Amino acid sequence: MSKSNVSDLFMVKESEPNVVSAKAIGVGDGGANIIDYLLREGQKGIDMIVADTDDRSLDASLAPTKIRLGEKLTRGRGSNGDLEIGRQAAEESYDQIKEALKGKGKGFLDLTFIVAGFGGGTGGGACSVVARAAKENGSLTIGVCAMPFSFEGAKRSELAKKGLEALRSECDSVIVIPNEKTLSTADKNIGRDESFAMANAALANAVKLIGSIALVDDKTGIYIDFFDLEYVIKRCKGKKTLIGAGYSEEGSDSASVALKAAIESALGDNLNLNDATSVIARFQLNPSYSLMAIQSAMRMVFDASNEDSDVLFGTSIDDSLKPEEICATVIVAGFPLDEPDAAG
Ligand SMILES: Nc1nc2c(ncn2[C@@H]2O[C@H](COP(=O)(O)OP(=O)(O)OP(=O)(O)O)[C@@H](O)[C@H]2O)c(=O)[nH]1
Ligand SMILES: [Mg+2]
Repeated sequence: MSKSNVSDLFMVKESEPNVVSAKAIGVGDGGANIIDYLLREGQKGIDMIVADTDDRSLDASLAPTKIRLGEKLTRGRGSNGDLEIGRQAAEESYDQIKEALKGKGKGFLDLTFIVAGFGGGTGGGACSVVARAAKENGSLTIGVCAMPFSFEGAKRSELAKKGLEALRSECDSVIVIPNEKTLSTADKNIGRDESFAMANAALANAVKLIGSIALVDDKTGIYIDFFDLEYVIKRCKGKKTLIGAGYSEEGSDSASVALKAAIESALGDNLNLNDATSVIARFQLNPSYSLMAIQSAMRMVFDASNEDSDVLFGTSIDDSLKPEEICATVIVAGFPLDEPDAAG
């Protein structure tokens, strides 16, 4: 859609409701912790799985489905930071992984999140094998991964880069959330556990945000759905995908304020909307919210985007919000991988 056609955005689409079968698999300790975070938050509609070489992490996890990776190879003792062990362990358990990730069959659209912290051996080594299994099942695959804090040292950072590269080669899209980035808003004296918890919230939000776009079956608003997501993700394969969220409580321009904050949180200081090839914006709003205010917020995005960008937006009604209260979430995709920013 060209940027001159803002009014086209308000055309109502006619289609059957989506029936999306979504799964999230946490790989390695960090991955399992993020899945547990989502479960504790009561995330619905996404089947949760954990896979690890480490029995302790599997035993501790709340996930209903657990996969012991490379039972023969690692005997449940982890990979000790060895990417090759992580990879081989996943290959050993390949059939089990593929079975656990199987979708619901004909008529369902499949979405798989592959979630991990990179810097160890299991997440970094096994994720690409997990992504391959999901893809063989015909699923859209989205990686959501953390990069190590700087305090974890250079070795972990190197391992993380290798893991990320391997995952990118198998996934339709990978969203990178550097643990460090989540600290930029934190108190200086924050401890290690609290730092991880903050990072987990950011990673869990990425899953929730994309899940909410893919899974929402809300015909009360202007909707975007799995097909829009799939189109954008596939168009931007091999490029960088970023996400962000913003909120505003009051004012006739609260949609613009929330959307601007969401875009700034996604892009950081170094990236420009003009270099993206796709933008998806989604607003959660009160049923009485002014569509003109949404249109004006979207005009800002159209004006800042390049002519060939796909700019899509949707709304979803939330009765619990006050009349001018609004949450905006964005997925901005299509940046070259070598663009400088904090996200890997
Ligand atoms: N956000 C977040 N990151 C984590 C968490 N735990 C670990 N990480 C990150 O993930 C990286 C990899 O650590 P683990 O997940 O423990 O490693 P693993 O994948 O289990 O690999 P091995 O233990 O070496 O087999 C670390 O360097 C951390 O940066 C967590 O709970 N939350
Ligand atoms: Mg581990």
